[in-house]
Parts: sequence; structure tokens; C-alpha cells
Amino acid sequence: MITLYGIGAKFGLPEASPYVTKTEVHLRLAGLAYVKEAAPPQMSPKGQLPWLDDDGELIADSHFIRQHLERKYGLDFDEGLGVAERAQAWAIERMVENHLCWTLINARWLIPENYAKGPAQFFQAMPPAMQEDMRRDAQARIGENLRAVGIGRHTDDEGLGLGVRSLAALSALLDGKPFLMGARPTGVDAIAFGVLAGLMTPFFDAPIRDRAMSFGNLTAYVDRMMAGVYPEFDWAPLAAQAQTMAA
Ligand SMILES: N[C@@H](CCC(=O)N[C@@H](CS)C(=O)NCC(=O)O)C(=O)O
Repeated sequence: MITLYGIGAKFGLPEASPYVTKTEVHLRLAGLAYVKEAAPPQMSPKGQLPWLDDDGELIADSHFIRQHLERKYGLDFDEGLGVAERAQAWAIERMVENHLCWTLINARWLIPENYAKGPAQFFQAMPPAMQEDMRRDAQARIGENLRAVGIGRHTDDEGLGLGVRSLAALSALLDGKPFLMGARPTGVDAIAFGVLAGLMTPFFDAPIRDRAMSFGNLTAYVDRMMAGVYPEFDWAPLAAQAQTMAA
């Protein structure tokens, strides 16, 4: 039995964490049965979500989970792609995970209104006397991480400009295709969808959300992935919202 540990449905999304979403999309694309459990990152072998328990074998990190699934179940999420396309997919994945995703983290954790209704709620199950300190410490840790990766050292406008460059690159790479590498979803679509949906959810307001919503092919892409991978999820199409925002 496969158990996927993540955050769960929150923030108007079927899964709050983009990395857990990546793994969940891989599982769904592969048609593998799994159960999902909410768990804190501290319980993970690597201290982060997601992790997977596959019949007693524990695998942490969305990349290594993908590798595990491909090896154990004889899958290739990039089936049909040539060497250069696989290299391109890897480069896109790194841009999305190690660059664009930080703008999502910045918007959720450092914009006070988003933090209050979003990640600050993670601590509600803790003893009331500890909650405030835990919220402050966690936010400070994220601030340090943002400085460590660089994006936290820039002005808001500079940080936004960097995020928009990645969005524009994704939009150009998607071009007129339904999915990033062509006619069907491949491995990289899992994280591109996870991060874009996380940026575009109407639950949070942020300048990077407004800019993301202005890329028509990216909103349509998120709607397409959501309908295909999470058909049971109640999702208001972004393309319609984007039209209202632009009017
Ligand atoms: N490289 C990891 C990144 C996972 C990650 O950053 N997970 C976040 C949740 S979205 C987490 O657990 N953060 C808690 C922490 O870093 O302390 C992966 O691909 O699985």
C-alpha cells in the first residue's frame, strides 16, 4: 500500500504544498492507488513534505519519490521524449522548483494578510500558549531561507520582476501546446501545475498572483491540469476569473 504524507486540501487547492502536489499528480498520472495522510514535516525522514510509505519503504523528497515510482513500477513519466527534451524538462523543473516557487513562498509567508489566513493556521493544533511563538519563529525561518536563496535580499519590485521572468518563460515554453512538453502531461507538468495553481489560487492576494493571472495560456493550462488530474475537486476556472480581472 502507498501512503502519501502531505498537508492536504487547503487554500482553495486540492493540496496546499506544491511539492506534495507534484507527487500526487505523478501518482495519479501513473494510476497508482494511494491513501493520503496529513502529517507535519518534522515527521518526514528529511524534515520536509512530501514523503511516501510504499509497503514499509520510506522515501522522502518529490524527486526521489518520482525515481522510486519509476523504478519500482516500471514507469517513465517522460516516455516519448528525446534526450534534448528530457534535458529541457529538467531545466524547466529546476526553474519552477528552485526559483519560481520561492515567489509563492514569499507571497504566502511574508505578506502579513496571507500569512495570517494561510500558513499561520498550521499551528492551530498546538497548545495555545505556544502558538504565537511558533508562528513567529516559523515565519522568521522562512525569511532566512528566502535570504539564503537570494530572493529575500531584493526589493519587492525586483523580486516580483524575477518571478515574472519565470512566468513569461513558462508561458513562452508552453506556447500553443496543451502541456509543457507536448500533447500529453509528462513529469515536469506535475510541479509546473503545483506551483502555478499555488500562485493563482484566489485564496491569496499578491502582486505575483495578479501577474500570473495575466498569462492567458498559463491560466488555461492550470484549469486543464486541474480538470484532468483532480476532476473531483471543486475548482472555479481561472480563465474566467482572469477575464474579470482584466476588464
Ligand atoms: N526538495 C523538496 C522540497 C520540499 C519542501 O520544500 N516542502 C515544504 C512544504 S511545501 C516543507 O516541508 N517545508 C518545511 C521545512 O522546510 O521545514 C521536495 O521536492 O520534496
